[in-house]
This record gives sequence, structure tokens and C-alpha cells, in this order.
Amino acid sequence: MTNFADISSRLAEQEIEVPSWAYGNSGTRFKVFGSPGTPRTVEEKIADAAAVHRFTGLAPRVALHIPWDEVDDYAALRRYAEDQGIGLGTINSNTFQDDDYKLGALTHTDAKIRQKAIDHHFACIDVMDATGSRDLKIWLAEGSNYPGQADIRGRQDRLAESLATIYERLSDEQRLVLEYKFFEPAFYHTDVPDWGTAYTQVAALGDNALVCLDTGHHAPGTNIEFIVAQLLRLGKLGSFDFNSRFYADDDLIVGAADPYQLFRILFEVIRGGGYGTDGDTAFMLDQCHNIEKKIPGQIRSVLNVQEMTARALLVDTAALTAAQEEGDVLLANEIFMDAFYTDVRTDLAAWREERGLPGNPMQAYLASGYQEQIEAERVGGTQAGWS
Ligand code: LRH
Ligand code: MN
Ligand code: MN
Repeated sequence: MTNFADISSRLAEQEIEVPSWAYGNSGTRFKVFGSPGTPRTVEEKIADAAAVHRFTGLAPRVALHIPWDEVDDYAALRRYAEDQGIGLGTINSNTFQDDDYKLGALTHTDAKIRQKAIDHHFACIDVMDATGSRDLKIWLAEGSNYPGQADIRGRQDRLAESLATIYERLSDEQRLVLEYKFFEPAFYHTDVPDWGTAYTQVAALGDNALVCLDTGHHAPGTNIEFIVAQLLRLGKLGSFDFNSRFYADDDLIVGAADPYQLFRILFEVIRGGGYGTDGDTAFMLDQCHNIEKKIPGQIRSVLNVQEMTARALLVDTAALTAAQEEGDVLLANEIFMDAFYTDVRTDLAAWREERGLPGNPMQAYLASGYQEQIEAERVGGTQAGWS
């Protein structure tokens, strides 16, 4: 049996990065709903992210998306974040909202357009130098809609060349993480559709090039924990973009659609040495809160990850291995499920209180007056940029 006391120090290793765009207004292509209190500036998004960290102790960094979070002085932005009690995390590049990239960016047949996209990544690396960010995250909206439209092989070659040029610009402390997605916005073929392609591309670059696994970017029924196990085995799981999906790239609250899947993923992360001080796999959220309040949405999200991490840490691995090796199928499954079915909420509340955090972060946030204050003060909040 593994008890909560056995895992409590491991829980302190958990860090979850939140996305700046989760605090902006977002929606679907049908409607973006405005919400009172939405940040009007990058600084206000950072202040909201800092609030999530104050109440949960789980979210010490906020990721930025460039140009959505463009400012004149990134060193000043870093100081602002640090004054608020958090750091600036992953820098996400954006080559999906410029007309020039309609037929591709890093894969485009026109060298001038490829260079424009590479230059954008160089600018992102300059931002990283000023913010102290470790990771450059690249998600590419590139592909084609019709068979025959593009030379899918030639695009892989150009992608490899462009990525190598970007990778060369990174310092030894910086990393490139390449995110895959099986479809959208292209519908016939996508240039980085799966972990195999992402792995192939980053393996050719070097040790500081890794894969980002966004949980919403797989076909229904995909065994994501198997991908986690394989990438960790290969030393190439750089980061997660956590969220939930029912149908497509829904970007819902992580753990909302299928907490058991989240548990299984986290079990493999721990098993594979990707958790906390064991490894370098970054936990990030990539979510949008279209109809719920954004800060509570983020609080719920980091708590969901913490709760499933605790349950995954509770798996009695010695007993599990013994049952597996004896071929005791049902016992092995029972040991696994026992941990999943353990309600850790009371233990987690006590664990937080021991560390000077509110036992119930959601309640504490709602009682703090922060939401009322931002709703009264901020008029005319902006769209996340992503809708
Ligand atoms: C693409 C994606 C990628 C983007 C983010 C806004 O679907 O997951 O990570 O940067 O959404
Ligand atoms: Mn993502
Ligand atoms: Mn996505």
C-alpha cells in the first residue's frame, strides 16, 4: 500500500505553467463571448496568472504567445511578473494569422516567406533572452486541403531545413519543442500531424529539440499514455499542453472530459521519469474558457492535474510489478484502479494548509474579492487572439 504521507513530498515538486491566452476572451468560430474583468493588457493577463499561483501554489510561470503578447520591453515585463510572484515561461511562436502563410510558413515553397517565418522565430528567441524563458514552442498550422495540392515530401525537407536554422540560434540552455496536431486548419494533410513526425524532425536537430504533446491533438480513441511512455523512453518528451476534448481540439478544462485518461497519462509520466525533479518534461495548460470565468477555470485546471498526479503517485508500483510479472491480470488492474479510485481531496486540503495555502483554493479565490475588483476596474477586455 502506498499512503498519502509517502507521496506528500513528491507533490511539492509539481509546477504547471499557465497560458496567457486563457485569460483573454475566446470562443468558437461562431461567437466570441465577452466577459467582465477580461485583461486589457499583457500585464493584466500576468496579474491574473499570478492570482492562480497565489491561491494554488501550483502555477509559478505564465507562457506567452507572440505577437498576441507583444510589448516594447520584455525585460520590464519580466520584472513586472516577478513583482507579481511568477516568472515568464514558454514563448509560443505564431505563424498562423498572417496572409503570407496561407500556403505554409516554414514549409512554404517561396524562400522569402520561409525566411519571414524563420525571422519571426528569431524574434521569439530574442524575447526568450530578455524574459529568461527556456522553451520555444512551435506549433505549425501548415498542410494542404486537397490531394495533389502540395508536394508533401518536399514540405518535410523544407521544414527540416527551416527548423535547423531556428535551432542553431538557440543557446545551450534553451530548448525547441515541436507540437503536433492531427488536423486543423489543414484538412487533407498536416505537416506535423503526429508524434512520429515531430520526433523525426526534432531527432535530426539535437538534444535540446523535443516534442510537445498537446492532449487535445489526437484522433478519438488514441492511447495517449502509450505515446507518453514511448517519448519518455526516447528522452524526447519536452512538454505537455494539457486540456480536454470530446470531439476535436476543444481546449476544455484538463481532466474534465476524462479524469481517468489524465490519471493514466500522469502514471506514465511518473513511471518514465518525466515528473518533477526526476526529469525535464514541462507541464503546461493550453486552454480557453469560452463560457466559464477564466481565473476559476484555471484554478480548477491546475487542481485537476494535482489531484490526478496524487492518485497516480499512489499506485503501489512494487505490488503492481509483482502482479504483472506473475501474469495476474485482474490483480494488476485492481491495484491500478485502487489508486485511481482513491479520493485525495481531504488529504490535499490538509497538505495545502500545512504549506500556508488555502485548503480550498477555489473557495478562497471566490471569497477574496479579486474577481469583483477586476470586473469593476477593467472595461473593454481584449480577445485572446485565438478563437
Ligand atoms: C494549436 C494550439 C497551439 C497554439 C495554441 C493556441 O491548436 O494547441 O499550441 O499555440 O493552440
Ligand atoms: Mn497546444
Ligand atoms: Mn490546440
